[in-house]
This record gives sequence, structure tokens and C-alpha cells, in this order.
Amino acid sequence: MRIVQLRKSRLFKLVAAALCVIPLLYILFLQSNHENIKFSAFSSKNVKTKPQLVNELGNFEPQNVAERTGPGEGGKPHILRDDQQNDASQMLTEFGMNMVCSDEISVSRSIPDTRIPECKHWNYPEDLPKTSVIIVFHNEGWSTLLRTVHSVINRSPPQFLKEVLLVDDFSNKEHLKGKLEQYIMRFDGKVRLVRNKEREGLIRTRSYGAKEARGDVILFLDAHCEVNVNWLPPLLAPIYRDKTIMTVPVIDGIDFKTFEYRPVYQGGHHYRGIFEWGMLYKENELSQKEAKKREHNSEPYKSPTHAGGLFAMNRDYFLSLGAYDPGLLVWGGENFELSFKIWQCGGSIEWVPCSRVGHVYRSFMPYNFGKLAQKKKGPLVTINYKRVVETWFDDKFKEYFYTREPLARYLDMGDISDQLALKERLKCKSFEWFMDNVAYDVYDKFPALPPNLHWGEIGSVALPSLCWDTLGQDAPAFISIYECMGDNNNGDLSQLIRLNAKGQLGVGERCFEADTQGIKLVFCRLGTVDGPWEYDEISHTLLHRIHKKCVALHPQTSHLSLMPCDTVNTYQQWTFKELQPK
Ligand code: LR7
Ligand code: MN
Repeated sequence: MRIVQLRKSRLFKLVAAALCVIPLLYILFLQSNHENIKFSAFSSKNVKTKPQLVNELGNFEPQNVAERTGPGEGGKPHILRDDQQNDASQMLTEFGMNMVCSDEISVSRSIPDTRIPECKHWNYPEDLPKTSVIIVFHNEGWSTLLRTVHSVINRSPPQFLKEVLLVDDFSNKEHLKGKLEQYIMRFDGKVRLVRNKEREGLIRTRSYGAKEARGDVILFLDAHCEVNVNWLPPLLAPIYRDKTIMTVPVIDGIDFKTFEYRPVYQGGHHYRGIFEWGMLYKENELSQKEAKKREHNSEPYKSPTHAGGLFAMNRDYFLSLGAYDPGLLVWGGENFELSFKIWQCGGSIEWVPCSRVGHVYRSFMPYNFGKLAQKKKGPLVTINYKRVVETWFDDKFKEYFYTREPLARYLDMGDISDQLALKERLKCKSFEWFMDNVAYDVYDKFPALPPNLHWGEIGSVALPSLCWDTLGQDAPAFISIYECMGDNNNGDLSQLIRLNAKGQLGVGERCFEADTQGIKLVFCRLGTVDGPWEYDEISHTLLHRIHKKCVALHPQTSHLSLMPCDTVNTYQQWTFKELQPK
């Protein structure tokens, strides 16, 4: 009996040992063939939630893609014949891009794989969340919209693509009506179309799309994009790991005239989305220190903000943050609102180098802001910024914004009490926390702004109806004199000039410099907030401290230049006229 018992217990031990060892051996076996490692479900224990870099091509990489020939294939520029140029320029005016060129390029064209080569070797979980790709559009061209749709269908693993949701923001172009409804029928329900009953602008339209979407993840694209090879899994993997992560692809450029597809940058360089204090979106190269925090150069990294158009997020998470502030109208500032909200309220943003998407940058905006804008007084985008700043910034930082954009103080931003209540309810952190821990590199490029000593129109004492005017030109450009706009200004910033306590004279984000030929509007030197200018309130002269000369108006040519200072010469006298918009 005892012997049997002993044997039994030995057998038991043996079996128990085998039960432990066999899986261990199996795991070791799997690891030695690491291309075989696949992911188990997110819900089970012992899961690998990080994608693995493997020797073989990673999963979801396309195999044996047939080479294509034709106009624009391979992302090559497509050059039109001379006799097409007239039509082309008409289309450019109507759509902001050359639709004649686009129409000749296949909606399923090939584009160059612009990823870091290593990207092909990532293995991702097999059970990533299902995604609604949401494309909002207002009066977009036909072939650019459809190329966006086809590229998504062609280059996304179907099991992760719940749907492509097209949301029409009250377009009035014929091709976007019945013809579009007819066309999408070929996608057997995978492409859905819903429409606004009136013009809502892109921001509200996206919030509507998110509510309407049926996927677990919502992923927004502009209506003139082409997604690149295996773009989707790398965007979904971080969200699978943690649903409070927003992921952002790297955005390549598609030329608005030739539709050439160009990588935004090559090699291992990475950029983060930041902003300057007037809330213009900027990008800043990721520091070596930050880059090295990751094991592999193709891994995602954290970014304070994003350009706005292209990103993925867990749908419930987006809605739990209140979607976009419904008080933001049409265009602009929503990228900051969502970014600040995510970071300050406990989430994060990751840029994903292995996901590339091309976007057509237009030369100008081919649409107006519609009725929504007419109800508002002043520049709509600045009003949007003011809402975002007043909701998410601490007082100290609000001052930086108003110093850079003095007009904003006077603008009516509407009611933000719901936004403040949300911030309270979600127990969101301060903007200072965000600056110190997330957006610390903003200061390198855009240090805190000293207060303005003067702001407004600079009028001539000799010819009082004339004011300095940038005429809306881009820097670098010579500055001129033009009829003062005064109260008729209506949000045009080209005559609103500020002189700060450190001698920087600027308009918006640009600065004034002087050379032998005249006074020039230039890019402010990055990382600096000072300048050479000094205004004397008694003599009304504007001195350039380095050249030791004053700005003079040439009576015959209306040209501005530096002259030896002559304090009694009215052509060298200027007054700052601060606006008091009603
Ligand atoms: O009233 C409108 N209703 C719309 O549905 C106006 C526009 N739209 C649609 C439009 O058809 C397009 O599909 O909204 C989308 C974006 O409009 P664009 O393409 O005119 O915007 P943009 O590319 O000039 O502007 C960028 O900033 C915007 C600020 O509100 C949005 O966030 C855009 O999505 C954003 N685009 C990108 O981020 C692409 C990459 C740019 C960079 C860097
Ligand atoms: Mn766009």
C-alpha cells in the first residue's frame, strides 16, 4: 500500500513537473522562432500588450503587390498637357487643388512606402479593435475623396475596418449627391454616407460622425488623403494597450498641382506637434534624449499636440471627453482643444512613425465659413482659440496668448461654462503641469512673451489717414503704407502691430527688421522675443537702436525706410492707435 502510495505520489510529482515544464519549453521554443509569436486576447492574463519586432515581415504586411503603371502611379508627379492648363487653373480656383490632374490618376494608385524599413517587421496583436474611418467633407472634389476611400479599403486589414463613414457637411456640388450614393454601393455596406441638414463646419461634423460611428475606434481623415502601406495596425496597437491614448500618423505631402506623393521627412527624424503663443500649430524635432527613451527608432513617442486632421481614438473615450467643444465653429483650434483635454485629463498622445498618410495641402481655402461665421463678430479662428485658451490655460499662460494676439481680448467667445464644468468633473490637471511635463520644448522655440508697450495701428503724423500695412503678404516682404482701417478692421490683422518691452516690433507671428532698402516683415528669430526698436512717446519717433536711425515715410513714394533721426520732421513721426472694437 505504502509502496503504491509512494509510487502514486511520485507519478503525481512527475506529471506535475511535466505540466509546468512543457509549457515553459513551448514558450522557449516560440521565443527562439520569434516570428511565430502572436498575441493572445487583451482580456486574458499574461498577454504581451507590446507589439514585437521580428525577423520576418510583420503581420498585415502586404505580400506580392502587383506593380502598376499609369499616370501618377508610384506617387510620381502627373504633368498635364498645355491644352489642359486652362481647365486645370479653373479647378484650382474651385477646389484648391488641380482636379484635372487628380481625375486622370487611378483612385487605387500605388504610392511609395515612406516608412522606416524596420516598420515592416513589427508584429501586432491579431485582435485589434474595429475601426470607423470617418471622413468629413464639404464640397470636395470627386477623385480626391474617392482616392481617400479606396486607399483605406485597399490598405487596411478588413477585419479591423468596421466601416468608412462619410459625413457630408452640407455640400452643394452635384457630384456629391446621387452620384456618390450610387458609387459607394459597390462597397457592399462597408462605406456609409450620412449628411448634415445644414452647414456645421468640420469640427461639429466630426463630433457628429463620432456619435454616428459603429466601430470601437474612430479614426479621422481629411477628404483628400492617401493612406500608406500597412498604416492601420500601428495606429490601433497603442489604443489596444490603453484606450486613453490618441494615435497620430506621420503626415506626408501630396502636391496640390501634380499629386506627387512626397515623404515629409526621411530617415530616422521625428517631430512633435507644438504651438506658439498665438496658437499657430508648429512642429519641433524630437530630441535625442526623448528618441532614446524608446528601444527602436520606429516606435511611437509622445507629442503635446497634433495637426488636427488625422488621428485615431477609442470612440467611448472621445465621447467621454465631451467630443469637441460644440462652441468651436467651422475650422481651427479643435486640435488644441482635444490635445489639452486629453493630456490634462489623464490621457496621452502618441505619434506613430510606422503609420504614414499622405495629405493634399491646398494653396488656399476654397470655401467660406458660411452662416455660422456671419453670426460672429471678428475672426472666427481667433474666437475659437480664445475659447480653448480660456478653458484650458492658467492665467499666466492666458497673458502670453493675449500679448501675442491683443485683438483676442475684445472678441466675444460665447459661453464656456460647460467646458469649465467638464474640466472640473474630470479633475483635469493645470496647464502649468502640461507645460512642465509634456510641452516643455515649446519654450525652446517660443519663450514667454514680454508685455506689449504699444499695440494697434501705426499711423503717420504727416499723412494721418495712412497706416503701416503688411497688405496680407507672407514674410519676407517689404511693408507699405495704406489707408488706416480703424473700426472697419473687422478682424484683418495686417495693420495691428505690437511693440513689446524688449523692443520686438511685430505683427502676428512675424517681426519687423530694417535694411538699406526699407522696413521688412520677416520671420522672427526662433527662440527670441527681443528686437531693436524703441518708440519715443514724446517725439513720436521709432528708433532702430542698432542702425541708430529712425523710420521715415518718403513723401513721394510712400516708401518706409531708415533715415538719420530728425525729431521735428513729421514724416518721421508715428502714433500707435489702439483699436477699441465694439
Ligand atoms: O466647413 C467645413 N466642413 C468640412 O467638412 C470645412 C471643411 N470640412 C472638411 C474638408 O472637406 C476636409 O475634409 O474638413 C476637412 C478638413 O478641412 P481642410 O482640408 O480644408 O483643412 P486643412 O487641411 O486646411 O486644415 C487642418 O486644420 C483644420 C483645423 O480645423 C483641421 O483640423 C484639418 O483636419 C487639418 N488638416 C490636417 O491636419 C491635415 C494635415 C495638415 C498638417 C500639418
Ligand atoms: Mn486638409
